[in-house]
Amino acid sequence: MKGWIGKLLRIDLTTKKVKEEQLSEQFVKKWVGGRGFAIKILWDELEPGIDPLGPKNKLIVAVGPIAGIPAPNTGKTVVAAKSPLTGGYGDGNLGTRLTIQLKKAGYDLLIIEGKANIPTYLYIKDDKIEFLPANEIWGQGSYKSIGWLNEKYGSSAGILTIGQAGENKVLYAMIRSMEGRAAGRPGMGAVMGSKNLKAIVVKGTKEIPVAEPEAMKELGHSDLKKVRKIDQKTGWSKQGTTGVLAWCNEVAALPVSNMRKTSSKDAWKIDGERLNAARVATYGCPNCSMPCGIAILDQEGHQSELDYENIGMLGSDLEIFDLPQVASLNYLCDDYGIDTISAGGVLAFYADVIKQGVIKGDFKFGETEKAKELLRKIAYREEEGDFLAQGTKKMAEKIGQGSSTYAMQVKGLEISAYNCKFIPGMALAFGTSSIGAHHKEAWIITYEINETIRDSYDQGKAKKVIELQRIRGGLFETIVACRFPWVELGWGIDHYVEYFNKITGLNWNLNDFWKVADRIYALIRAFWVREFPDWDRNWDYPPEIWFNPSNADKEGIIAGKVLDKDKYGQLLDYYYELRNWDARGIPKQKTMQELDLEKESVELEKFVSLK
Ligand code: PTT
Ligand code: SF4
Repeated sequence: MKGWIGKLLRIDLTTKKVKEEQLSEQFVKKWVGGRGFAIKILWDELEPGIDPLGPKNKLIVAVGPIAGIPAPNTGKTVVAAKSPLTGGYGDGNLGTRLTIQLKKAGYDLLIIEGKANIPTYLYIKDDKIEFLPANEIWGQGSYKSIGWLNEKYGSSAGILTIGQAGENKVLYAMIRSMEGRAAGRPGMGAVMGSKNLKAIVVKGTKEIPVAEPEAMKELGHSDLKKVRKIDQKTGWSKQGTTGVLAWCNEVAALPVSNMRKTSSKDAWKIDGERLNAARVATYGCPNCSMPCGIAILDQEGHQSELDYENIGMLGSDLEIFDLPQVASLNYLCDDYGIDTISAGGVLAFYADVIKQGVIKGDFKFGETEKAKELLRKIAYREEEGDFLAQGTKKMAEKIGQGSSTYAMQVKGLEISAYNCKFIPGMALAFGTSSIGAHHKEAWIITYEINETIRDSYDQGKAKKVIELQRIRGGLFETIVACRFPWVELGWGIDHYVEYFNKITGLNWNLNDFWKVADRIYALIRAFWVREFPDWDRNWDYPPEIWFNPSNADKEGIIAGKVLDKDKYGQLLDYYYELRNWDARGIPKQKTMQELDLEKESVELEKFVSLK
């Protein structure tokens, strides 16, 4: 087997037993890597209905066949588990040195089970695995923890850690790796914390097996150089992801005031141009030739990396139009290890329910100092922070009084920074994303606004959502590489197929990847349905307020307009039809069989009847 190592490491924190297991050629070809490995293992090994914060949940850390190879942007790793925020499948993807180190240590993935009896960190050096007490870093933020581990194990060590939010099981706690890198929006950090696992450190010394090593080396290095050249010709090197902020404001898609508004006259104060002017450092992932992390100084003088999502959710959505202030909130989220998108969504919802007079509280839009204090309380689950640590869906269920209408989430995950009150295709992308309302799988918004009629619910939009889900949620999350060279610089998808073939010695084409992607989407959906057997299509709808005419913008380019619920329903029907899922959004038996998921369909049938 080339490309893959063909081995996983199973680590039981309760018994401190470790076991190497072989991955068969059939398994790796069927699931490829990253998210593919994760969903198959979670489906096979998790008992339905388990407590995601209990010892029976498993944390998967998985790389893919092209991970760690010197080629554009191959320093990424997938982390996955049953999500404590949503109760469904959860994952995230982060840039980390662990990608390279894990493969060099001789593993494609880690399965972490059980719960340590004391705060622990793992040190994996090739075949040697140590369970070490984490008392020196338990209770510390992620910056200090990473610094301490780096000092002990050197700066090339692969490190994943959590901050206080993960330790205290904040339901949207993230896993951190290096400067500016974080992943696992649906509470992957809380899963680590629930296992008393503070960090994972990996160092490897072995060769990564590659089918055509010389050809791959040459191709990889020359492509890294080419990507760097294209980058310099685009706005990317100046503004990174934040270039999209001014555009979102212009096209009425910016989250402002808990997504009540879609633009602001003050947006220019926090846009990519201002950010670039304030830049003090640039951060990036390993093996990246187009680093996108723009760091500026926050109010306290820390370097803080701001991406678009962070500014949209901690800035405009909270009515904070000052970059150092936004950077301070972002720094705290990074240090505590809290997802910035959910944190922004939760604080905005909190300010909104207080403003509506639905609950009493001391927090208004625009109050940066109070937002900082609330983030601290969330991370430590103190006072109202304990309530806010549950995310908007559970908060709204407890508050009642119709507040779930404007809790901006889908399936329990807060919506990322695209306000789709009048963008049907992107609303469908949020509705059908496999972890809840995340933009990573079908970022159709620029295509939809620039190249289609915004008002239309044309079936082509559903088709495009699936095309993007196959590429982004399927291919990139299984070979495990950063998608930005393809999204932002127009680097052809065929390059990745070529790397894959040169590394594995196989001869795949895009259709082979689409089949894997469709299989993964079907099994992820099956996972959700098994957890929630009363499943119906309402799980795939965005918040009710996006359909409510009273929420329409009063002025501007989409004045008076909101989404049409019947037409959204028709678009969703067409999406299901294309996927061969039934009208409830459940894969049909025949579909599962065609995707080589016979065994899984028999298991699913125990929970719901399949059409
Ligand atoms: C990602 C989500 C995003 S998506 C952002 S900004 W983005 C937020 N970043 C956070 C952060 O930072 N700190 C924090 N405490 N919380 C944060 N929450 C938010 O998390 C990230 C980049 C980005 S920046 C994006 S889009 C792309 N995402 C990729 C992906 O998902 N897959 C893939 N194959 N390639 C990708 N490339 C890009 O990576 P989640 P990172 Mg992150 C500080 O993982 O859970 O999906 O959440 O990975 O290494 O930080 O790089 O405008
Ligand atoms: Fe990481 Fe950004 Fe480079 Fe992608 S483009 S690998 S997210 S630094």
